[in-house]
Amino acid sequence: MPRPLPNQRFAFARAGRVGALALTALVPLLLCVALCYYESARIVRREATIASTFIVSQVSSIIDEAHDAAQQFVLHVDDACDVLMPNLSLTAAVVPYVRTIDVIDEDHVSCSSVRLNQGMPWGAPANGMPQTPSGSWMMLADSTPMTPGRAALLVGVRASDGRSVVASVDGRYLLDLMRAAAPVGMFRRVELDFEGYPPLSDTRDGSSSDTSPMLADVRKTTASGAFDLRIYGLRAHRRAALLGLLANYLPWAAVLSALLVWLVRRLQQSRRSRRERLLRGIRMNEFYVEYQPLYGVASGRCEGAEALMRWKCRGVGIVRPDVFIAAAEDEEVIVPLTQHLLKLIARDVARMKLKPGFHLGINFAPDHLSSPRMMDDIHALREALGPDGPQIVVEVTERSLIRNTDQAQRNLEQVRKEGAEVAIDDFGTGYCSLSYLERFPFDLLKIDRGFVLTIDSEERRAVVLDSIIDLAHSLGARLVAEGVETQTQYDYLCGRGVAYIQGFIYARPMGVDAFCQWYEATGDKRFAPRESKPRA
Ligand code: G
Ligand code: G
Ligand code: MN
Repeated sequence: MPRPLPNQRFAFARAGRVGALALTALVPLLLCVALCYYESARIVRREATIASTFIVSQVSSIIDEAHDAAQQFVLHVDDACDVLMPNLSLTAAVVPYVRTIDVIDEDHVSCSSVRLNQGMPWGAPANGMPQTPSGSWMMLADSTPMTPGRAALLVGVRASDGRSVVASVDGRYLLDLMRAAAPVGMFRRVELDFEGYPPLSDTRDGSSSDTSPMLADVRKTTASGAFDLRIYGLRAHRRAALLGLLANYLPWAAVLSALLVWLVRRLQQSRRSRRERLLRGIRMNEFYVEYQPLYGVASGRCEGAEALMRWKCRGVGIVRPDVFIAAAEDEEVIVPLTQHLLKLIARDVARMKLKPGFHLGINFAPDHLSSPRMMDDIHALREALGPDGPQIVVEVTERSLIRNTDQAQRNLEQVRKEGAEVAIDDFGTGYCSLSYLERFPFDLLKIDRGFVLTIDSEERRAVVLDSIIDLAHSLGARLVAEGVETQTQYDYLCGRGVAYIQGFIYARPMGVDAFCQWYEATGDKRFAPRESKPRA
């Protein structure tokens, strides 16, 4: 896949930054809404559970009282009604919730707590009711002979000879209880269901559709049978609970979200400002070049130099090159920075009076090497240097070859075709894959200072260094030894056919003025190695 161009990459990066900010802002808000939504459902369900628990326990104790009241008369159904009735009346008056107590014989009232009811037809035969094993039963009637036009709960107990004692509870009590425990604004419908009968239901909002969720469904078994209580939710109440929670918590989530956005933004800015500092450094001309001479072992004189970039950042001071070059690579400004460096080099070289064939090493970063613009930049440099300019040596690290692209290979081939040279820098410090040595064309290998340091004064063989030297010879490449500081190292390397020595033992990197002076005075002189002196 082709790598996107830098301005395209910049647009991606910008979109990425905006996206990250949007995400940072949204996550706490969405999380808060989701939690409030979940919490409002929980609250509504809890309300329904509390209401249903209360209603069920009250209804079941009403049933038990009615059952106990009826039970008292089971053994007295044979008594004459004149004798029985005052007792029935008294009990019906005293027991809470119970309206009447009647003795039913087959299908008529044989004796009632209410004088008017004596002998009334009772509808269905009471002994046909579905009964519990103990002979108790209950039924919900929407109207009774005793309380016409009004729902009633009848709780009966079987007595001898097909007779029953029935206590009736006014449905109003039950409805009032449901209404009190489950207030109108909270639930849409409360339903008390006695098996086999249409439920006693308290619907509060006829307008809303019947899709309200069931919040509670409790079944209770009593001595007289079982019943169910169901509570259906009211959407408006759920919405109100949600809005209440949001009003409480959303402002905090918004504060958190603002705080996070601020933090992320600061992080982005500090990264951005690193990029801007580099670009400003270019504009303000804060970069300059130092040149470190290379000693040619065969000719015995200076045969080249490596251009090394330096940065004196305003307000910060000298920034180490490994630091700002890594930053420039991260921030994708290494290409403009190197283009700037090439201009500085062209300006400096014009003052240098270099001998023909002088090698000028210039470091190119991986991004630049795999960019199609590299050749244009090199052409521009050569044009600026003129026909008698120095021999350009493109220094690339192993790192940039490993990561490499076809474009890098094409660039290197083109560089050599046009008469410049290619050096592999910091050789031996990269990955241990040597396959790229065959694939990529190069002229020079620069042995990293780390290997030069393995030479010790006892003249023992530096094994890895030796094999690198052998490898370079067999590939037909010339060798540059970097970081040579001692005479021992110098002698060892010269003795093994290293072509160039770069290091403090010969010369340190110098600014353009110092280099011009040095080159005029020393460049042509045969070099007599002494241990490197500390920097003046
Ligand atoms: O000499 P000095 O300590 O500055 O070198 C530090 C590192 O910075 C070396 O690895 C060198 O290759 C790298 N470096 C110096 N100048 C440049 C440059 O212009 N471009 C790139 N890509 N690297 C450079
Ligand atoms: O691009 P390259 O990694 O080749 O850069 C060479 C680096 O090595 C520069 O940072 C330069 O200052 C440094 N250097 C050059 N000669 C010596 C030396 O003799 N000793 C030490 N310690 N560093 C050196
Ligand atoms: Mn280098």
